Amino acid sequence: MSVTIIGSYLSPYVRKTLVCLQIKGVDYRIDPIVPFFGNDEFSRVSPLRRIPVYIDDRVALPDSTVICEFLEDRFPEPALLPASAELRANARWLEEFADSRMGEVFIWRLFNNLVINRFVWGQAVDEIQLRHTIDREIPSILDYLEARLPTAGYLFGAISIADIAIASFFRNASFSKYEVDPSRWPRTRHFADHVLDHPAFSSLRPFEELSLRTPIGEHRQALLDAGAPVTSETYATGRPRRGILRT
Ligand SMILES: N[C@@H](CCC(=O)N[C@@H](CS)C(=O)NCC(=O)O)C(=O)O
Repeated sequence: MSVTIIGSYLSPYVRKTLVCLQIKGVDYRIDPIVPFFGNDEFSRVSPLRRIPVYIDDRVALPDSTVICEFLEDRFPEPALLPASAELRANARWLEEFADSRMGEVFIWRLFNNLVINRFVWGQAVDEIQLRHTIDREIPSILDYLEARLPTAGYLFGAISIADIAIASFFRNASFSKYEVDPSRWPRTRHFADHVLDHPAFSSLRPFEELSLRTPIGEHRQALLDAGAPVTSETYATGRPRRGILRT
């Protein structure tokens, strides 16, 4: 089975998917397109024009949660959900909290404001929104997590989809130079560092750092040169288009 992932190494939702693939031992090739740069064919496989998209011989799935659930069904071992119905539900809720609220704040408010708006749309940073995000929105997320995360290790014993989803957003926070204050949120800081140290995350780091420092139009070639498993075909186009959903 040949698996293609469409999406940039800089996206937390792509990272979540790549980490699940790696833990499940599934080989893939990646078409490293930055959001907003998909062509017409991309709209066909991703009607919401979002990344990641997973494509194999039988399915095309345009959402990280759907992809990871599919991987769990298709390759049950090692499991990325705990055993009992209650713990599975908890894990799914924390994944949803990460994807929706952490996504809204760490991606739409912080990363897009500092990186995407500047480099894709040529807009200035919205300083008022940035202050509100740093002073109010992020602390309320960290307070919520601090009350739920373990003092050591993963949430449910072995690494799960909840650990992966939450940690993926902390990686994007660090791209925006936001570091969790360990004196105010010690569990959260320790948890993020611990999960991001897992080999499935750390093996992606060189490709993430390369993508961060390379102009968007040169990502594909730079990643190929660095040995990333890049596809031969691409769904990218040279001109960005505004997305369909706002958050
Ligand atoms: N629910 C989706 C969210 C994916 C998502 O928002 N991806 C961002 C990149 S980090 C994107 O494609 N943004 C472009 C847009 O929203 O138009 C998932 O879990 O895959």
